[in-house]
Amino acid sequence: MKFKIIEVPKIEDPRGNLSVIEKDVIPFPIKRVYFIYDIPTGAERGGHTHKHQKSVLFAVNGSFDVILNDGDQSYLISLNTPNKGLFIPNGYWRELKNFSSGAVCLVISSDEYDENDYIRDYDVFISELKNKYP
Ligand code: T46
Repeated sequence: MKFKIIEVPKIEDPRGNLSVIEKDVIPFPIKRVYFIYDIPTGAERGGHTHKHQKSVLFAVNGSFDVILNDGDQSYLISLNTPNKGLFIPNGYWRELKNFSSGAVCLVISSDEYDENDYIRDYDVFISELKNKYP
């Protein structure tokens, strides 16, 4: 499975725009939603892969870059549009950087939080787990 951009509807209105994330546009049953905010200038997040968990990331305010690595190649995806999210299957190493001022990262997740699902050592990801959790 490959990462991809998921666009959700934008209902435009002179009072402001409204976007809705309905379960059918997310390619897995939703188990958890969390968000990252008040991110200091220069901070970087991520630096891990998930064995099983899938996620969709939205920049609901501001912008940031996501660097994905499948063990062979790196991909840089800039998120800067509130209604366009990034679907990340399990097995991709991810790093989040270049957060703009006021950026908010909303994450839709396929699983509850479980630290055992994380691989936070890049060498372990490359040497042992590449292609194991496609
Ligand atoms: C991801 C990016 C975008 C919890 O207790 N519950 C949770 O649901 C989460 C996500 C984290 N935590 C704890 C675990 C750590 O003690 O919060 C602390 C920070 O977590 P972490 O260092 O994993 O945060 P990020 O921003 O590097 O990564 C998180 C997600 O873990 C990750 O899956 O894709 O946000």
